[in-house]
Amino acid sequence: MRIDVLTIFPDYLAPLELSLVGKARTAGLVDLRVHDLRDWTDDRHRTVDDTPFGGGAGMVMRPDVWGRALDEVLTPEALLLLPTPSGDVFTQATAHSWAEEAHLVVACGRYEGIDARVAEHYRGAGVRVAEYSIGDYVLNGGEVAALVVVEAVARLLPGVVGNPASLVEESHGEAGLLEYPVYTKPPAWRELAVPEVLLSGHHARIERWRRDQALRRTARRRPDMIDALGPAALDARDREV
Ligand code: 6GU
Repeated sequence: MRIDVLTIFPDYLAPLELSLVGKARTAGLVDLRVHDLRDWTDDRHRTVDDTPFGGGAGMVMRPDVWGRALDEVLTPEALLLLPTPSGDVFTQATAHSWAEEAHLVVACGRYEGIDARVAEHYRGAGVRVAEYSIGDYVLNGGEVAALVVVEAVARLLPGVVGNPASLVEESHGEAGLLEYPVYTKPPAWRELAVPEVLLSGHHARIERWRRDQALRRTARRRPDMIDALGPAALDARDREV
């Protein structure tokens, strides 16, 4: 997969050289390129923003600069991603869908956002455009939201996560439940013991305990996820929990 990120702060994306995503890049599993939007400015001050028509606080990113940049970076198969707090919420389902793409282009806005004609123009030109938010809070720009998407998508690409089994039993995975709590050595730490059942070697009991924990945790923390479960998701035993 190819991913291009356009930003006025390329250094913000430096963490993508580390850890799993960094290794995936080195291994050639993802072709990730970070660009400085100011490379497409045409004035001495490398200006990317201006005051909003209609008035109001803050600055808006100019469509001409973005247009030159995107004309150069977009390919016919690209999905153009625009991080914005007013977008559709990015979820694990979105990550799975975007992991199927050949080319993602993430255009990071700053200030009060990008002139709305940019999204309109590229949609009109037949480019698929997705405006997305990573949650109900406000960030200063799209860079962190780009990091979130690159990491969430890259780890779903074939070969990026060493053991693909670790992709299946996950919070926000197929079960529609949060993950159960996990423990490792030592079996006793401070005043706390690892739950007895996990040391029992009884796989059926362990599986049942984990499912109970996942159900309880989800019901407490994310009742909306319980409501969203399909009618077949819970059996009679689950309903006792
Ligand atoms: Cl994608 N951008 C900004 N600036 N703030 C956000 C966001 C995105 N998602 C949540 N808050």
